[in-house]
Amino acid sequence: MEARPAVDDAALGREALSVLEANWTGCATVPAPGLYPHQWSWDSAFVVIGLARHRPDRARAELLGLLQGQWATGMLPHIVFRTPEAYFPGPSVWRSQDHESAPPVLTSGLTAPPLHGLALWWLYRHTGDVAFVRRVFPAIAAQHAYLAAARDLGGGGLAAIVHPWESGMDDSPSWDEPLAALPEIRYGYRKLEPAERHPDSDHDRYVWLALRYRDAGYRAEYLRDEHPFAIEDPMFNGIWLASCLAMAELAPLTGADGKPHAEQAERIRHALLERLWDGFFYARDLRTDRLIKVCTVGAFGPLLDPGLASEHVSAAVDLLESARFMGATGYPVPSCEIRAATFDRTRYWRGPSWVNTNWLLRHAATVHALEPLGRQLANGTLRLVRQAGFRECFDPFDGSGRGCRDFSWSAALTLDLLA
Ligand code: 9WN
Repeated sequence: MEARPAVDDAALGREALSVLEANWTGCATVPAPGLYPHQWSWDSAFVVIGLARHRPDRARAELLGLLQGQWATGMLPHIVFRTPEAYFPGPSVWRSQDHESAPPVLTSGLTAPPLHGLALWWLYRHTGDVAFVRRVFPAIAAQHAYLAAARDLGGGGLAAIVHPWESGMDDSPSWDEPLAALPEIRYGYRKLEPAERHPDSDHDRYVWLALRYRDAGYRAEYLRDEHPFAIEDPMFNGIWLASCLAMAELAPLTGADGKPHAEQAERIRHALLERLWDGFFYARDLRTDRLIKVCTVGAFGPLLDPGLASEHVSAAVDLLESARFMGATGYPVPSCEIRAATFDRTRYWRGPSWVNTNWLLRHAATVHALEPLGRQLANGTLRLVRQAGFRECFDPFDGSGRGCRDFSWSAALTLDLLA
């Protein structure tokens, strides 16, 4: 394990700010230099949260930069391209410029976890900037309207993801089964990234799914009737619920009615229990209409809901603290339960710990007034970055860093955890 000289809080905060400074392009913060040279949607939301106290000007610019990529349908794309290519799949794969709803800036055709309502609320909480809320609120309301209108593919009140990339947890074992049900594809695409990422065959399927959706004109009807990958994910929907509640609180500042946002949150709350709960939250595969019985960190997403009933909160927290998750690892929170056959401490969303999911669970602990759990999550996460730096993810047992270095959300959320 790499050793770093001991850093105190002030020095760690300065390091975090300088990583974010270096990753700022003038209109966006790239997730990491080299590997991710564009603007990613939920990464930007985490950057907004982390910069809210320290650089509200930059946090505002980050969110506005991302919203330049919003489609007329309300869809907020998972990537806004800031340089011509240099990333696969880049603009030539998505061909957003051929779509009538797409903005002038080039984007992907998929979306990402809708954390932006919560990020706007966070920014408002730390700045009191009502004018900015007024400016951005309609765009986020449109994003939510898009999810409700075009992504409730199961008809039960949840938004479905139509590609593993939309979950933000692309190689999570939750997607193994639905991906295995797709035809075998051999494009031979390779990504310029560490070999530990995806099994090659799955990556070909990722590209195949994206091309099918693109060739169907990114149409909602195609998604509903034909697209072979459609999943209701508890983390995506838990985040959406939290953003709906944030929008309900912000609405009166803009002269809008908060009630529709609160009602949307209520629909998601019911649907999560109705459709994804079976002693615990699991993702539902809409193409088989079955729950995918793999326990990953994604399953804790509904804990973000302050209205989650106490019996469900207790069940989720018991599991989180048990030897299946952080009870057995030295660090919070493995991305997959460690007893699963698919658990792999070295591979991205198949085992390693991530600062963003730790932060989300820490926020959930705060929401439910679980102070000791919140402290454990915050301190454990700070221990990771103190020891290994702002890495993309971390080995949950020994805390060593994995993936790329100088990763923006690891730096941004460290700033928030230090506050
Ligand atoms: C695909 C940028 C993104 C994050 C995701 C993470 C990874 C991309 C990839 O990097 O996904 O979008 O190349 O695998 O899984 O959460 O938003 O940091």
